[in-house]
Amino acid sequence: MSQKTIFEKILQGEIPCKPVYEDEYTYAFNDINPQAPIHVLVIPKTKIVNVALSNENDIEQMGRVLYAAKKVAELTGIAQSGYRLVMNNGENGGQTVYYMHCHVLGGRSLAWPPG
Ligand code: DGP
Repeated sequence: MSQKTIFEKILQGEIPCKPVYEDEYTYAFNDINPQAPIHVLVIPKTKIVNVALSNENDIEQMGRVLYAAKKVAELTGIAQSGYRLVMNNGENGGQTVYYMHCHVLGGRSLAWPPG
């Protein structure tokens, strides 16, 4: 069995964490190393490693993650001014935690392209 990621430990309550948003399918919490005034991570409650390793059974869960990101933007007050959703995928994509997560970034003007 592969080792638990930090996000599984958060989901299972092994690491204390206050959710920004939660529903039946998703859990959202503040990033430990925020890159913007608002930086929240949204994860599915059922594990998916990343987009590359997803399959058709994950389609609804992935949609739920995106919809939860919209809810997070509304709850944190960045929906009107705009925000960025990021899903780092694999080594070159900068993924460091191998449990699918969507970064919700906002509260300032964000540069493009990313580095
Ligand atoms: P990524 O590089 O896309 O895999 O992003 C992983 C993010 O997870 C990174 O922005 C930092 C965040 N992170 C790592 N460990 C923890 C933790 O223990 N708690 C919280 N809240 N965030 C974490």
